[in-house]
Amino acid sequence: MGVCPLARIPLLRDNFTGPLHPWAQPEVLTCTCWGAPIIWDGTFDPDMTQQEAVQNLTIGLTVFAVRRYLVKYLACFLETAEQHFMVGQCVVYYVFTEGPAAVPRVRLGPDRRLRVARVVRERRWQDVSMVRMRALHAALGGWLGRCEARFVLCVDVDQHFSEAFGSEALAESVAQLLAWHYRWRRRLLPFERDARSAAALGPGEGDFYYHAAVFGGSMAALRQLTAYCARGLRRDRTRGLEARWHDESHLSKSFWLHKPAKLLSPEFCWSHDVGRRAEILRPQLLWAPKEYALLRG
Ligand code: 2GW
Ligand code: MN
Repeated sequence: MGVCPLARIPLLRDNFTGPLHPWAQPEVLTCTCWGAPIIWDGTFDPDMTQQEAVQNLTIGLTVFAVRRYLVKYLACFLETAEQHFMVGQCVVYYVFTEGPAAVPRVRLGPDRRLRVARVVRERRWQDVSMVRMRALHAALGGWLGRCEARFVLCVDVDQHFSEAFGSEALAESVAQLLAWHYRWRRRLLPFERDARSAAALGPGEGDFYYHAAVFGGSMAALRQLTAYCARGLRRDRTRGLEARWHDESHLSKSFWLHKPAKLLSPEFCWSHDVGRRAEILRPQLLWAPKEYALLRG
């Protein structure tokens, strides 16, 4: 997906139509040291990216919804995606679940479809999240890889769309900056530091702390990414290890070795719990409140 040239101009907000916060600080990083754009609201022109994207492009969105998350989050996730996710494009939702019969029947717009894939239910909650990499990799090497989507985004289900989330988020490989950590010094980021783990990053290693709640890219890039993470997760398991943030630790390691082509600012996956931030204007996707005590039983 061609990047709109505005993305190269440090935070141009002239074409921002909403109310601009008077305390807005325009100093945000809009480009990584390896030349990948970091997409912030105001650094792209939605009309232009929309026009560029009209090539009968199909966009896939994978989401896992098993155990309590199926009834608790999936309906709201899909309903808000219908309102805000890639509106005007061809979209296929790939829902991975152990309970296909319980998938809510959400009314889909034209050119939008939903496919259901069955997965087995894991016993430990850490495994639910970690087996996603294995399941995605298997699917990408098989039925999902043969599907229609040119780009695929893989996301958590415990969130909902709140503003237009469009093709500005697409690229050969896409990583999401985690809302809590994007302002932190690099050496303080919560990477896996145990050198025995496949996810380990040494001092001076690791670019950004990426959020496993949103990552994506082409089928080929995702196949490579999920293979790397699934392999690392398996290797750790055979050694009796588990990385600090599970699959997410392996994701940051993988993106350290294979740099993402595009980064999404924390606006693309925001949590109001972080507090007010001048540079966060119109979050596209919002985390559901964490109910770990209730759901991680
Ligand atoms: C996971 C943990 C505890 C209790 C339930 C679950 C659970 C997760 C579940 O019962 N059913 C289910 O479908 N999931 C899927 O895994 C669902 O898609 C969910 O969004 C995803 C990740 O779990 P989640 O959202 O509870 O974890 P977060 O929001 O703390 O996620 C971050 O850290 C995880 C690793 O600990 C993952 O890397 C995740 O991608 C990150 O966003
Ligand atoms: Mn989540």
